[in-house]
Formats: sequence, structure tokens, C-alpha cells
Amino acid sequence: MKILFLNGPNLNLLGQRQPEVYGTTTLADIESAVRVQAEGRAEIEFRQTNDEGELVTWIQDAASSVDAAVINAAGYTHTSVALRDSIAASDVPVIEIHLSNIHAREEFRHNSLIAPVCEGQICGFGPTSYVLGLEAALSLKMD
Ligand code: CA2
Repeated sequence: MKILFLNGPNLNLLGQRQPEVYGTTTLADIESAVRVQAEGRAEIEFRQTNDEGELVTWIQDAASSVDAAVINAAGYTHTSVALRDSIAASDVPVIEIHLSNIHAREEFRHNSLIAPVCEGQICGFGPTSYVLGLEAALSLKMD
């Protein structure tokens, strides 16, 4: 089984800026934790981009290359109709994840445009949200 992890804008700054909001763990640390958890269970591809169009292209390309995708779309979660449309058009199951509990933050973060077209949403567990996203993706295989 192959699982694609996609990360949206500014997540490359994790652990380097605003540690009081997003903690001290870097995206590379998170990738390592996901890879350890996936060992012998799934092949992992892990990507980050600040570009909305690139995320859309990666979702489109996922159809021919992976079994599931786990996405932290970051700010595009709340704004991107294009990303939502690409997920809706894809046959690949997509799981939405967030480090923070978006429902406990500012009102503009409460709405996720992609949630209705994803399999489910995991948020609020910090870096563990990624590991839970992996487990959710693996569980889809058993359905
Ligand atoms: O909680 C999450 O994972 C978010 O997707 C993070 C996004 C935010 O816009 C979403 O509402 C919730 C922000 C990612 C930006 O990450 C930074 C990390 C360090 C410094 C600055 C930004």
C-alpha cells in the first residue's frame, strides 16, 4: 500500500517560527515519525508546497500512483475551492488532518471547504494527527 502525505503553505516553517502556536517539532521530525510508524505496513511519500496549484496537481496525479492520501492543506483548507474540486474529482480516498483543533480557534478556521469531500477529519493532536492520519489511511484498506 502506498500513502501520499501532502502539506500546504507555511508548514515548512514548523519548529522554526511561532513555536508557541505550532510547537517545536519540525516537518522533517513529523515525516520521520510517520515513516517509523509505517515501517513494513505502507510505503510513504511526503511532500510540502506553498503553491495551491501544485497541491491540486498532486491530488490529480495521486489517482494513478497511490492508494490513499493524507492532507494538511493548512490555510488552503479554508479558502480553496480548486483543492476541494480536485479531491471531489479523485477516486483516491483523502483524509484531512490538522495539528491544531481548527474548531477551537478563530471562526474563519472552523469551516473546512475540503471536509465534505474527504473520508474524515483528524485535528487537534499536534504531530500525532499525522500518525493518526496514517492509521486512518491503513484502516481504509480493510473496509
Ligand atoms: O493546525 C493545522 O495543522 C493548520 O492546518 C495549520 C495552518 C492553519 O492555517 C490551519 O488553520 C490549521 C497554518 C500552518 C502554518 O504553519 C506555520 C508553522 C510555523 C510558523 C508559521 C506557520
